Amino acid sequence: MSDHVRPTDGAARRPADPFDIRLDRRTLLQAGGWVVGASGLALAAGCTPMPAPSPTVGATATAGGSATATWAPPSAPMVFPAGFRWGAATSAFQVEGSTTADGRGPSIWDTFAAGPGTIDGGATGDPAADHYRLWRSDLDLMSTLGLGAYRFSIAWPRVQPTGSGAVNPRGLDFYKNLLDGLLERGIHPAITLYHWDLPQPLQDAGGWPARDTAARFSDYAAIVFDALGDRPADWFTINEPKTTAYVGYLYGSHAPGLTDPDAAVRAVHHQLLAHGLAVQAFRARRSAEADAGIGIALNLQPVYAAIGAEAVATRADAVENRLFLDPVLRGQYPTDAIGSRAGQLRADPATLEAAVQDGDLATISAPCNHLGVQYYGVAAVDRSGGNVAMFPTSDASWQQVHAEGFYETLMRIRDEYPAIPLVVTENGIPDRGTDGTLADVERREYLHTHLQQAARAIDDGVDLRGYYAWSLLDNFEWARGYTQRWGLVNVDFGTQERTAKDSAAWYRSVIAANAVPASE
Ligand code: IFM
Repeated sequence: MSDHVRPTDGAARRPADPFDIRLDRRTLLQAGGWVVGASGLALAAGCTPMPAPSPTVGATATAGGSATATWAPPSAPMVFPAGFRWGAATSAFQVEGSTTADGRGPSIWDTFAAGPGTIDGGATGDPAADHYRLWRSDLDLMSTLGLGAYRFSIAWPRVQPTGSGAVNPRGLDFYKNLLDGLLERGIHPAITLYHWDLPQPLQDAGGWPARDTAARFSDYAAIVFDALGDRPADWFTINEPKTTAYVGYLYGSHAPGLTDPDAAVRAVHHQLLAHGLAVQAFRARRSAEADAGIGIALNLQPVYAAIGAEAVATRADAVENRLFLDPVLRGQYPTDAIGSRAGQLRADPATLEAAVQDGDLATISAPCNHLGVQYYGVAAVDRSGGNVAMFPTSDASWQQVHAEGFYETLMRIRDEYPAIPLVVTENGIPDRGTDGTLADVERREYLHTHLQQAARAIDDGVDLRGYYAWSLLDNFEWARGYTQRWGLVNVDFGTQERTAKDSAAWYRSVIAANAVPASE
């Protein structure tokens, strides 16, 4: 994910006074756990141009305390429920490579990457991790790592090269083989229908801001369900609609590279509509008792308020979280997400009203079997809606690392929304530096503290069924190209050799024990 985004609601800045960013614990508690909000679009998808906090700022913020910062992990291992699914995740464009093989059509990411200066190092989706050719040995690798589950995405332009009409059987065959290979090895598949690789002809016809794209997605979903839907699997419709809408259609640092606020709003609605239509197509083909379920994968983050910024943070929460959770789980849009006030998505509220047609919200909120939660960190805003650094960042400058925010995210869904099983569909951190390392101490620590928070949430009643680390392999990290490595497994992009990092061995021991160990 790119951190090259345009600040909108006041440029990202380091606060002059470290006390300016202390959390107001009283307000946090009044707000039911999060003084959440998001700074207009500047926090979109966690992809923020957030400054690295100085140690002083980070320490002050932590001392100020989040709603849950006082929790200490127990001195014994934390055991997960029997049957908990332990996995790792990838997405098609990030790992497959072979972007013109076997009839695949061009996607918006092929086009975007070919543009000047869009991707670090001028990288493209080739070779990525060459998974399209190395999938068999990658499945063996998953077995070696002890994974019980694998989340991957299907490339729409492999299945329908122009995004509508004719189906490409060779594209479907690749995923049939992959699915059967997983099942033969006893690895549970989690399948995402859309992880950002929109067929280019659909973008040429308007992309996600055009309502027709939702209908085309529904057709594509039906094709995939007819071909693959008889296998046991967990399905996810759309990956991170927030990132596509904000980073792709407003900030312009992801494909398709547009900077149009109203287009971003329409992209939100039409992706959610596409999700709902795909759920309908799924239900039309599967009985309720089938060993498969469907949901959407949302990236969520608590948004904390600097002193005096509580109202801003509440609006920002609407942009970051409620604009997606509310329609999917409650059948309504929040009224405070879009507008010209600090913290809001700076677009015309009438744009959303005009996009929503009769019956859309019923479609979007059709009951799902699970909700995918993608958690990377937290955000914080000041009075102007600008981002502030409250916790240390990873090498992804947008990622403020705060494990307790994971617990807060899971608990919030339990407390504020109708009951639904949760699956953590992504969680992870990049290596420090661009060269790749096997001694990934920071990732191991990140996974450790976040899994402790997941176990804590389960102990406190969250119905969490599975966890997918992001990512299985180093891969094409969007605008960062091959310079930012998120894998449990190192990939030499020259030779395509795979080498497990230390975190992979640690994760394997967690899976074997079905427990996260006590802190050392
Ligand atoms: O690599 C991305 C993934 O495609 C979507 N979620 C965030 C990851 C890290 O940026």
